[in-house]
Amino acid sequence: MEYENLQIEQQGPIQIIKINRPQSLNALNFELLSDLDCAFSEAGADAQTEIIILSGEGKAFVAGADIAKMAKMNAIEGKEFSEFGSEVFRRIELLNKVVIAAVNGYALGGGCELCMACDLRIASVKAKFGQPEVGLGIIPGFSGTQRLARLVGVGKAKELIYTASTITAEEALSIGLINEVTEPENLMAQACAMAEKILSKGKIAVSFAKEAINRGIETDLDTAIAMESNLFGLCFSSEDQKEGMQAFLEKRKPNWLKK
Ligand code: CO8
Repeated sequence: MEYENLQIEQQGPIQIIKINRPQSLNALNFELLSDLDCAFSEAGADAQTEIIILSGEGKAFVAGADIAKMAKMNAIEGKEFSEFGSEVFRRIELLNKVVIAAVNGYALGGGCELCMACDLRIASVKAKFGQPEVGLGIIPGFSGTQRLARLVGVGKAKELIYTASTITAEEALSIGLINEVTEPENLMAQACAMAEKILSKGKIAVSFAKEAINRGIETDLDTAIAMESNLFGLCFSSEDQKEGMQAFLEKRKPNWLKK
């Protein structure tokens, strides 16, 4: 399907989704959020796609929610916009496939929140991160107060959100907000290399690991550990487990079954 605000490119099992509204620094409005929702839902259902890389066109990944649109909202509309964005991001977070954010530039406000909903974040040295909302008289509304605190800890999240500070990719790396920093010209290659490394592992195992981490972090430790044991046990019903262990014993690389 074609999208007004997205460019989609297929590279074998890797699908690259590029946000393409550069005239507004890829600011998120209802239409763009809807496009993202549909595109991720399609990618989740697409048998060819195993990993998704999300990036932005131009000098921004996403410079936040659309301030021109938000300026005219009333309380009900603000709540609805916040709920819709959070639902879309949650569906991305829980997608049955790994999502890597290749952060090419500004990831501010809703942009920082969007990349936090992805599994992994690789950033160009030109990228900038922050939650500038309190400077606009609002708070992060696409689940940023929750995901930032979970990723970097409550103290650092409070500092970044209360001061609305913008930080560099190197600083984001040092606080654990992102996984890697690279030169701009290497960004997509690095993201693809990360994707290829994951693709070389057992697909079912990776998706179970994602589920265990995502669901486990939201519950108490005993429930989370029990869930891990269930998913661990379930791995033994897959051909991947048999092939992965057999390959180790035979000192060769696994030949994962293609579904
Ligand atoms: N919304 C709308 N338009 C934007 C946004 C935005 N977030 N960011 C940039 N633009 C537009 C600019 O208005 C400008 O448009 P025009 O050319 O028509 O004047 C164009 O993009 C280019 O931007 P700049 O000229 O400002 O580019 P600079 O390189 O000078 O500056 C910055 C880049 C520093 C990124 C600057 O554009 C900026 O500060 N942008 C706003 C960043 C921000 O505050 N983001 C947070 C927004 S709030 C948010 O995301 C809340 C999320 C939760 C919502 C909950 C629901 C209610």
